[in-house]
Amino acid sequence: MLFGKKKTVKLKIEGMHCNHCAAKVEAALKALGCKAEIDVKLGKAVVTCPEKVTDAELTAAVTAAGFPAVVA
Ligand SMILES: [Cu+2]
Repeated sequence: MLFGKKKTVKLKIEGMHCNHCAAKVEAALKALGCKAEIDVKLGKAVVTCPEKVTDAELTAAVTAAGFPAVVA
């Protein structure tokens, strides 16, 4: 299942101020097996992750890291 289907999800993320914040968000997403391109200024991220990861899991993980997130 390592190479299962991927999906792309856009997130809107509040509270990011610098690259350190982005790194925390990235780490939270990486723990779910996702890759993220994060735009700190715009408060957005484009996340590529396994299809089995639900949108709710994504937003919950980022929110738990301290940055309230919703699917954009
Ligand atoms: Cu920061």
